[in-house]
Amino acid sequence: MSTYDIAIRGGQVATSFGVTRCDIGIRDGRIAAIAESISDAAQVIDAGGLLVLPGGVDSHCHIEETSRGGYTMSDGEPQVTVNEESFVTASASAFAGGTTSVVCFIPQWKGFGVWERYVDARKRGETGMLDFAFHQIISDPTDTVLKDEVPKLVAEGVRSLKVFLTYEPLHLSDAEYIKVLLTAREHGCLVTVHCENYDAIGWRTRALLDAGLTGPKYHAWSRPRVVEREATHRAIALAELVDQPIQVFHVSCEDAAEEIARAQARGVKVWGETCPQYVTLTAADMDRPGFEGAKFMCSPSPRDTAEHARIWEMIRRGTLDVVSSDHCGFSYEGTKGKGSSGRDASFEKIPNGIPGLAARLPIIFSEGVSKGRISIEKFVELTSTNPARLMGLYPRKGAIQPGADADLALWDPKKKVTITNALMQHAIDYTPYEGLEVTGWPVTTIRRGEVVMRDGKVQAEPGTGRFLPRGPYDMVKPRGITPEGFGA
Ligand code: DUC
Ligand code: ZN
Ligand code: ZN
Repeated sequence: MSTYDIAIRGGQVATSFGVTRCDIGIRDGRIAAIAESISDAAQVIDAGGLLVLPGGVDSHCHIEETSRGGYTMSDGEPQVTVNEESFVTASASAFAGGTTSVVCFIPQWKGFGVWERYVDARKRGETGMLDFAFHQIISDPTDTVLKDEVPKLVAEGVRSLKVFLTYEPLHLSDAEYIKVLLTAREHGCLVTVHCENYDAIGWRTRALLDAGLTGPKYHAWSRPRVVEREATHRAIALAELVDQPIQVFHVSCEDAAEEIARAQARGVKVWGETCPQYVTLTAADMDRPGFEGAKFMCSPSPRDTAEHARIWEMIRRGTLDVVSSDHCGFSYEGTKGKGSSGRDASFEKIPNGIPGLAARLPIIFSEGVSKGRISIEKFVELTSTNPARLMGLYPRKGAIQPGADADLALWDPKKKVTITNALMQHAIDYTPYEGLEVTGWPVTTIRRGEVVMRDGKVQAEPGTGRFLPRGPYDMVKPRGITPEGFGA
């Protein structure tokens, strides 16, 4: 009988603190040893010429969410799932791109509680292959939800509450947001925030429509940088007032990132996330002929190439320390997706969101490491270690060390690939990154010691994904500092 189930031999093992040539021994789904040489294993995987990375942790993915309104700004008809992506298809896509765990969302339908949605989301998650944790969306912060249901969710291991400061029918008023912050503080949760100003976008949207400016490109005009900056400032200020740690989701521009940097300099516990779309896509993509622009529509809106450089700078400075996908795909064809209100629908009726689970790591590696913008260590930190830390999943996830789950991506740093939709292996019929050339690609993905993707072929059994309960953790403890020393 061998000491290890698997030995990964001869690779360059890359973590957030260095790159070293060594072997990894895996036993019972976990990393059992790291040494110069490990040979006593039932199976040997040759990683010569490859980087061995911790499996990607994508802490912002919309998968199989059920909705009564969708992501358009107008009230929609009740519907079951928001799009075609299931936990099975999303798992395949994640493994194809080197990601092994996600934090996705439990919806809340306005007028309803959250417990039933949790039970349903948990069942859905368990049909897939990916390991998963949850953020609970709060769109209707009633006393029953905050006082009775949230404590039950926390006991189950759901440790983050997600709020939207815009979007019909999800957005919260400032008073409601403060109630959520206080609840999170009481129960040791992180609050994650979509920062855009609801009333400002509503006003701009009506003005654009009145002027007959309705095509997809006007989505970007309806929500310029200032609406993101204002909401980011407000989200942070109110979190500071309450002394509650928050993560600002999908930062698209320097203006918003500067608000985070200023607060971090004051010692406020605020973290900033960005996404691959904010270093690759631009608002001009939404100006493609006909309805094509809808394929690039997400919120906040992609900006311009000068902004990409500023986002990289904010990443290098550490202001933005997590890169997630905000995977939220809607097919281009068919009745459920981008064209669900017709090909001539005005921009505010087109579902927001783009798919990105599989593309996230290759894009950030290629644009970041291969182009010399960031180190390999920084890449690992942004895409695996930091999201695991901030979500309370570290060191079970996001680490290569004895005791950690054996989640690994064997990465060919020289492999050149042109992104196509088929390579993404999701249920969505397009990728906004079609034709993008990247250098660096995952050749093998291992989840808890099992090879789940080899040379693009996903080989995992549906139903093997595990829920990741999150216990209390230090990063989200309040600082104990409130304005004038008064805290509620
Ligand atoms: N923006 C979000 O905030 N969520 C889903 C998709 C999107 O574009
Ligand atoms: Zn959002
Ligand atoms: Zn999102």
